[in-house]
Amino acid sequence: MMAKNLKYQDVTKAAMDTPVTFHPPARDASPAHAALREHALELFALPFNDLLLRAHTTHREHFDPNRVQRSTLLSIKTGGCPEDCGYCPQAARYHTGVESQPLMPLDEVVAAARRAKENGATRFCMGAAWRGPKARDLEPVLDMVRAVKALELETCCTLGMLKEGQAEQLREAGLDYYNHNLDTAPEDYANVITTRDYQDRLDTLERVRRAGMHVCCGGIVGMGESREGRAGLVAQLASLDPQPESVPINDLVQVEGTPLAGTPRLAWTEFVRTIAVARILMPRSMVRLSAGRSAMSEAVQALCFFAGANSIFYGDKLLTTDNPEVARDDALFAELGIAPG
Ligand code: SAM
Ligand code: DTB
Ligand code: SF4
Repeated sequence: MMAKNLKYQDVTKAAMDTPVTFHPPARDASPAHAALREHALELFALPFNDLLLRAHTTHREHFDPNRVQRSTLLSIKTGGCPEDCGYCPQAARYHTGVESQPLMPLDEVVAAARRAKENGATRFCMGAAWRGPKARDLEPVLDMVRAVKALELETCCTLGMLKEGQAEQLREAGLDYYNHNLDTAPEDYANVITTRDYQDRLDTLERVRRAGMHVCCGGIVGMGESREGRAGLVAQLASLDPQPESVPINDLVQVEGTPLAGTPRLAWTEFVRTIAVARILMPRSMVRLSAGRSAMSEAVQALCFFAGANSIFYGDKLLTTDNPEVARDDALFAELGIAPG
């Protein structure tokens, strides 16, 4: 048992002194540097409290721990996607009940962005169920980016793989962030997606960087991967150079009809550990507690904020699935004394 008069600083020191070797982020993007991966795995293996204290201490060094940034998502082109991502309700080949819809008209997008801003979101993220945008798809999306930017919101798009020149067009229209996830560790990737490979993803991320946009890049856990797989994903994200400004960590939302529906649920402790390891290895990135919050207790979400998550998706819907209601999130933030970031 802990001595009664042990000070917080002493406890911090004890946990920080746990013999885990530090390895700086690897310079090569793929595959993640073996030492970084090893380090991630050592962090995962720490006693839960030691890991959380370490993550929280890192978090406090770089961020106000009582602020959480809010982004709102909108699906601007839903369903009918030709890809085979095993988790995704929008892939045309799976029978999930999500119907294919055409690109949303500009006025509807602007109205949704206005509502998001009124609710308190600072970033508006537009998602499309495409393998990647064709030239004729991109023009109307550029108009959307210009219009959302004019509302003084940060802009984000997730449209799939980008071809040469497309990232520059988006940047010129005023896009601040491009979301493109690595999704898994390299070795797990082919178990989940076969219609494009890991290198395709890294290539798109490189194009986004070269165009001068901020990178939003994360992944999904709870897809049946091992702890090594989770460590490999976080290490791979941390080995991107520079590290992504924004790192969404998604807990798989299981949708009936997708190949991954029925996967045993990830223990909540492993989810919190993933957030904590991401915070430690990417100390200056915004770590987003992303999909999966509807199935998560508020206590677990609070632990994620302690472990270093400082961003959420805010709004009653993600792309096609449910997210906690705005009023519920507002009540949780009030309870925790968390202010908008
Ligand atoms: N089609 C584009 C692409 O794949 O890059 C953009 C949209 S896609 C829906 C964006 C990301 O959402 C995926 O990379 C994946 O990480 C996440 N996602 C999709 N379905 C999910 C699910 N059922 N649970 C958790 N995350 C999911
Ligand atoms: C991200 O990492 N998660 C968001 C966003 N980026 C685009 C998407 C989550 C989608 C969850 C399933 C759905 O609602 O369709
Ligand atoms: Fe298509 Fe994106 Fe879903 Fe994959 S994740 S099936 S690319 S919408």
